[in-house]
Amino acid sequence: MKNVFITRKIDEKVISRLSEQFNVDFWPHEDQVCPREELLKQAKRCNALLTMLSDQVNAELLDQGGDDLEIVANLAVGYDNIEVEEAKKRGVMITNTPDVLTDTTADLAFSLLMASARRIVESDRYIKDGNWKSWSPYLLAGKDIHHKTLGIVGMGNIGQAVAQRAKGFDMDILYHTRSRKKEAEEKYNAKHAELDELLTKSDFVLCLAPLTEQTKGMLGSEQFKKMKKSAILINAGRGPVVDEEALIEALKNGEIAGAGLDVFDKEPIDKDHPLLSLANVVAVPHIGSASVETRFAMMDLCAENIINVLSGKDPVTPVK
Ligand code: 8YV
Repeated sequence: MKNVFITRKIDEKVISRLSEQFNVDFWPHEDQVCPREELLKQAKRCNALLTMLSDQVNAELLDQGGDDLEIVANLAVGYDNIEVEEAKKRGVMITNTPDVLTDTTADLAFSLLMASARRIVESDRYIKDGNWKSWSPYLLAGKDIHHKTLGIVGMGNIGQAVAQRAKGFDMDILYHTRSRKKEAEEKYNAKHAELDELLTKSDFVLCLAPLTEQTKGMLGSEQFKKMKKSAILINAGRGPVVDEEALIEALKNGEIAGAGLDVFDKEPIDKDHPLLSLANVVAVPHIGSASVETRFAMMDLCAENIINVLSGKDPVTPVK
């Protein structure tokens, strides 16, 4: 029997599905990343690894795998934790989990936008702290969402699913991405814009760009200065695409009005991090795809990819 290692305890149905055909082992602690030494040890004895974003799949790990390691199935659509070229050189298949998480992640991105614009978290704290003594006209007044301009940086599947939601709010949509998306232009009346134009015109800037050498730090102090003072930045892609130091400055100096963040430079973010002390920041712990239904679908897709590859078939969602 071939060996499979999963770096976290995942849904038992998915473990059972894999166990019908393979010896399956997993790191049993749900709240603790699998230690590096354990992962290296498992890579040496396994034919398949089911990994999370927090696992670094690099040359060192792939070398441990030797000729036996056939597939690394990453439980995420992003794969910036994986050195894909190194895997290719060694003939190791890499798979990810696109599509199944598109709507769930778009829901969260739009929720962050709404929570930031309408000050939902501040309002919750206000009422629970017993501060609601009387009505006043501007009490916790936020910003309208409807009929405003949303600028989407990174218009892949998730960006387009957010555009669909934004259309229901009669928003004008600008987008900036490497290649034009004609279909989105037709469906959501989205207009392609250079980054500077998008930043200048948008009331909400949503960052969904993947993390690459080119996108690292692409939203920094120069870019925040171009944004409207009333604008809100939402980041539901990857933390390092936004220069966090510059974001803190922009939020403190009133260069932008607020931020809704699902992702951070270093995750988990420290509770004393200066970003978290700002009232105009809504922060959630990288939960974009975290609905029970979607996480199951992602796990099951990883299992399917592993079953296919270990039985000599093509995976459903290879990283090319
Ligand atoms: C991850 C994500 O799935 O899919 C991605 O790229 O960022 C999330 O949906 C999550 O962090 C688990 O690894």
